[in-house]
Amino acid sequence: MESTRQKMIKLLANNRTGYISGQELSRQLSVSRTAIWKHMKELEKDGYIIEAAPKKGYRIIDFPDKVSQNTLRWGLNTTWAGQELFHYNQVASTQEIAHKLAAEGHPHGTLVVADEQVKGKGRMARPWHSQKKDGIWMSLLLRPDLPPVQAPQITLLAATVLAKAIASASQVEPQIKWPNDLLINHKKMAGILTEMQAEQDQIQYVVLGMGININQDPGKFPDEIKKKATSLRQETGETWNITWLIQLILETFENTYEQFVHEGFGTVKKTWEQYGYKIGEQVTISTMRKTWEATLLGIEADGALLVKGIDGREEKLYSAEIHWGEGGYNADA
Ligand code: BT5
Repeated sequence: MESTRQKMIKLLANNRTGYISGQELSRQLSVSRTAIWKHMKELEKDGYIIEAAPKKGYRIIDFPDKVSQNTLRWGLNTTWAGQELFHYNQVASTQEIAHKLAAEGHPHGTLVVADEQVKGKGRMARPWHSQKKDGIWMSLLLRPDLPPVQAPQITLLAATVLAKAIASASQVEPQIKWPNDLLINHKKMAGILTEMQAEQDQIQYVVLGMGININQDPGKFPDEIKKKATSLRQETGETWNITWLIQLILETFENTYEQFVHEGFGTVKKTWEQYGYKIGEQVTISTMRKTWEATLLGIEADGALLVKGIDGREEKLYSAEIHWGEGGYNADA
């Protein structure tokens, strides 16, 4: 259920250029004008700058820099992505919370965002470093009508969404390292973790975790990842508004996901290939069973990685790690 305050933010957000009278707000929200005034005071505590003009009404002139449920809501232009959202200052991992919300029956598009994770996780129980307020640490709950074999396509879709959003916001061109890393200048700026609950032929839900380094200074990463991690600020020299970026990602996500549902994986595949890292180049690949040299050919219609060994043999891979060069980024390290 939307709270009165959230509804009020929406009304004000949709009226950014003009004023909206206390009377009108009180009518639309079915609360007293005193209650409206009290909510305004609370918003101001959150950092909103609200102008109250006699006879005209209220207008928001600036929204706070800090991330909160309210600021995320304000001006979020989606139908379902992030329409139900939970924001925390500190959590162990947003993934865990999203799984709990999924079990409680929260809808497709529910979002969990945290300023800081103390036990952020990557794939295979690797740690994900989630410095306070310097990045986007969030999990999106999805309820796709798909068989479990198609779940990896959602990881690839999410990677294209992040690449598109970052490229449109900043003019740096990220690249996607199969399957789940976003790189800028060969360094990792984001990672995706897709976890799902499924029956034999139907996904019950997916928790899509996205960790995106935004405002970290170079020195702020722990030693283990200093050389191979980067942030948007590090690459652009600018400090970024996290709330706005989250909204941009959610809007891009919703559009891309809708297209995927209606048209299939084809468009995602095309976008993926546009951003694909090391496509056409030789890299080292390792799976659970072996390590070998191969050329990355691209992805298949189902999202599998297509590689060609030195002996000319082509293989489709569903799970593998890609490495290259001396001192290059290596996800296992
Ligand atoms: C990933 O795993 O890249 C998936 C990361 C997903 C994080 C999000 S944040 C919101 C949600 N809640 C969570 O608890 N998780 C998700 P993987 O491909 O396994 O890469 C993990 C490796 O990346 C680590 O072993 C480190 O080497 C490196 N790493 C850790 N933190 C990093 C960071 N902040 N930036 C760049 N690299 C990092």
